[in-house]
Amino acid sequence: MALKLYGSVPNANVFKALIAAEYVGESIESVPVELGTQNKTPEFLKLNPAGKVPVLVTPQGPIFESNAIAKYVSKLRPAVELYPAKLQDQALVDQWVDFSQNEIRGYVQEWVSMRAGRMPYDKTREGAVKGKAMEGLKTLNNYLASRTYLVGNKVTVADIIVACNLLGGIQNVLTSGFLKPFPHVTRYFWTQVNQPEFKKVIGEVTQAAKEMPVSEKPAAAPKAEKKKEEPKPKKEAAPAPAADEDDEPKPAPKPKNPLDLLPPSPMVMDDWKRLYSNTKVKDFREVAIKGFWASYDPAGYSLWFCEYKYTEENTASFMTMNKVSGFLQRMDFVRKHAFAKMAILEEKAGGPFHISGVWLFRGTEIPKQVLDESYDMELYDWAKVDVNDSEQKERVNDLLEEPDTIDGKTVVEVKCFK
Ligand SMILES: N[C@@H](CCC(=O)N[C@@H](CS)C(=O)NCC(=O)O)C(=O)O
Repeated sequence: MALKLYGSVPNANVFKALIAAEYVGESIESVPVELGTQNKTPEFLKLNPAGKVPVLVTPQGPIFESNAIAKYVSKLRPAVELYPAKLQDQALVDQWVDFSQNEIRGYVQEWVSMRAGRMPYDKTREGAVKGKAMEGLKTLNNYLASRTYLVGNKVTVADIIVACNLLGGIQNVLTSGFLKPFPHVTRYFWTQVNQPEFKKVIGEVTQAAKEMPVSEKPAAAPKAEKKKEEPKPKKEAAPAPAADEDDEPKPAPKPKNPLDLLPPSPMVMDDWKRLYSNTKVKDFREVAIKGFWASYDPAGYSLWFCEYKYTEENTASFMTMNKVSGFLQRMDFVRKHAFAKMAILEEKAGGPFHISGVWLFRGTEIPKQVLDESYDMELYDWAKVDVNDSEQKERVNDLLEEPDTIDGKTVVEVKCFK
């Protein structure tokens, strides 16, 4: 008999169990619940006397509280170790679950609720909860500086719960600007939500471009408040209806991309990309690399080496590749004006894995919009290529050509951004 999970999606608390089920390969039947009505019926209150979702109905009886449910689902297939086997690791799972719930999510939820009009808006209180959330994020950020996962070297239910606990905040108030001091939290969050098991359940996540505006509607009376569901992750990505009604200035028409306004260059990015893609491997040096340097225009373009700063955290090659793929996906907005090769390199068998890359950008500096919008940039050291230095030029050639070794390290994989 399939387990039944009561609670409509999108809802981060419901997602926790559904994602855990994806990892352990358990099938769960989702039962939508209309909040405000169905969750207050005598039948529902028998499942959860608190009248809240989610509730999981198991053959032995109902369970409520989203974290308890996600842990239960994780333990259904002990061999997967989504809930780890060792006592110490189990305690660490609980530690991060409780920490994210109490020190981050609770505060962020209050912040969102005040802005959404589910609680009276109080600027002083908002400042206090933001400060508290920042303290929690700082602790998490420091811990994640040298780690991909919260516990051990693979995903556990702690990662599912913590990522889901960040989700509503990311969609409403935790803009990339606010999270700038916490690059490891940001990297961690996007790495998790881009895993297939997450994506299947929650789809694409959109980060709030600006802090959710304060709703003009007065906070609902407690009774009506009960009827509202917690911020709905997918819909929250779009402005809430209240936001449309308020006095927030309407966004100005999109300004022209400053890179389109640069003086024309004889080098055409698309021509280079075509040459790169269409040259046969055997002719690569002779045709593509020679063609590249023949057309390279240092007045209209610049080349940059990048090195991932936290090599020691790259203990698995597939995770390192995911990290690079995520970075390149997030650079989509600058695709027209950029080209890159990113190599995953292994100094000794089994890692840790280095990430070394070369980027070609339109303009003589790294574009400001890239520095402003891509948090990944801070995870790398950047150095402008001196094109008059033959060694540096040769390193560019290596990254373009993908030989078996680069910088004396074995090439595991090279990803191209074009
Ligand atoms: N701590 C609970 C929170 C549950 C909760 O607040 N659920 C909300 C939806 S996310 C709900 O059912 N609200 C309806 C109500 O309070 O009437 C958990 O993690 O499961």
